[in-house]
Amino acid sequence: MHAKAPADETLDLEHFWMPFTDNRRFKQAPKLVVAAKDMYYTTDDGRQVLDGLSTLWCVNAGHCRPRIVAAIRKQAGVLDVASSFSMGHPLPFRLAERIAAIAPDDLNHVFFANSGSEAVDTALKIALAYHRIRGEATRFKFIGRERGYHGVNLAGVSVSGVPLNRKAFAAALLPGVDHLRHTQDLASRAFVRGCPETGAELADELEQRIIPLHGAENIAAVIVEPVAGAGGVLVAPKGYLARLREICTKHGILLIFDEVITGWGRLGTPFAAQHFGVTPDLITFAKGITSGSVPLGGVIASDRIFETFMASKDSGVEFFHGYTYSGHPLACAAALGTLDTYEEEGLLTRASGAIGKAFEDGLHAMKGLPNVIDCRNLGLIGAVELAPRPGAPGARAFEVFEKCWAKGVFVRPIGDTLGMCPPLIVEKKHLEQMFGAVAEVLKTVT
Ligand code: PXG
Repeated sequence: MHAKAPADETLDLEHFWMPFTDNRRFKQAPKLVVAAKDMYYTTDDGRQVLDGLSTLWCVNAGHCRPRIVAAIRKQAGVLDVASSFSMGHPLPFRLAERIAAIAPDDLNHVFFANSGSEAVDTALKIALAYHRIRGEATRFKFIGRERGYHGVNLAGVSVSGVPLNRKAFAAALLPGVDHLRHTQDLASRAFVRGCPETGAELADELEQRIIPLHGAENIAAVIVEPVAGAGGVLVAPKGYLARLREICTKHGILLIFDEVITGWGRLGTPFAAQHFGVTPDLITFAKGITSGSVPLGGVIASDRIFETFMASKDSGVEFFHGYTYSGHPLACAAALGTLDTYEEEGLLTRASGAIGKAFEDGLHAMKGLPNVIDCRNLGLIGAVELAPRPGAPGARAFEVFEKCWAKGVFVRPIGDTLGMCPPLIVEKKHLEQMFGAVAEVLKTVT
């Protein structure tokens, strides 16, 4: 039934139900990779494909890096698994100490999960429990943002603002959630390099509409991505996050930065919080912590939040939450190997230098190509937005994605936006290859 059979004819594609994929379409023309090194995938038919999206915004150190591979190999033969429920092993302690040293200000306490989705649900539960311990149990509402993406678990989808991700599950989403407006405005802010100068006032909606409507005493937390990723790469306007911080502090609302994509050097600082000079109460992370090599996510909490739990007058377990694999040895070993790589190669700040500028220049050179209606970027994350084909939203960008793949470059279609987010080891020649392929393809796609 396959229009293009996999190179390995023994491979049966029927039984793996692929995530976020048009399964029927994929199986007609499968795109399979069998190996990867540094910036490139090798496909099953032996071609090299440049990984222009760090796979799914996660391979920040590049693929199969020696320190990471060695750390995983070594750990697998020494301590394969251990629980962190009322027993422990050294690795998550070591890793949490390293993360606390990299994280901003007083964000010093790390709760481990296995993915970004679990990190988000963990952060939301920390917020609820924190207020309850402090005697403010009425604070149960969450505020997300339109076009926000916070993973796929039910709480995360509830605060997310991507309509298609919510549609089938509407009946089961959390009550008591509202959303800020998103920050995109093509009429006034198209083709802006870096952070838009205008738009900070959009944060005032929190104080002008949302707090009066719901009551500050009922709101637990606001959760936003400093740069929205899967919602189409929307960069926070200058001053916007600082304004959110100010309003949250004034009203006793916790501020959560979902840094699953922006964490680990994507913007040229370890976390976006440092780039923007705004410290949230909780940071969620995943992806880049292991350069994608082993699933790992988590939440970094402030001293104030952690100490509130530790000072709880109820004795015993302070937080009834955790995963079988919270602090899994293999994931922690991979993360430690990744942090070593970041440190040795200066990767957590590399995007703030010449390569970030070259990325910005290359991306904005797409202006003027057919159907391009916006280019936006910060650090080593960017997007080119295309006008949708009348009556066929997403079709144009999907065609660009397929044609780029055929030319040996992977960029991701998000609706009619093409996301680009190369590994932080990217060199100018890779940028030239990536933007060159996208530009060539754009000239052929009507
Ligand atoms: N928060 C943010 C900000 C994310 O980008 C998650 C949470 C969830 O992480 P996990 O590890 O549970 O997938 C993400 C994940 C896309 C795409 O279409 C984006 C993500 C995942 C898969 C696809 O661009 N982001």
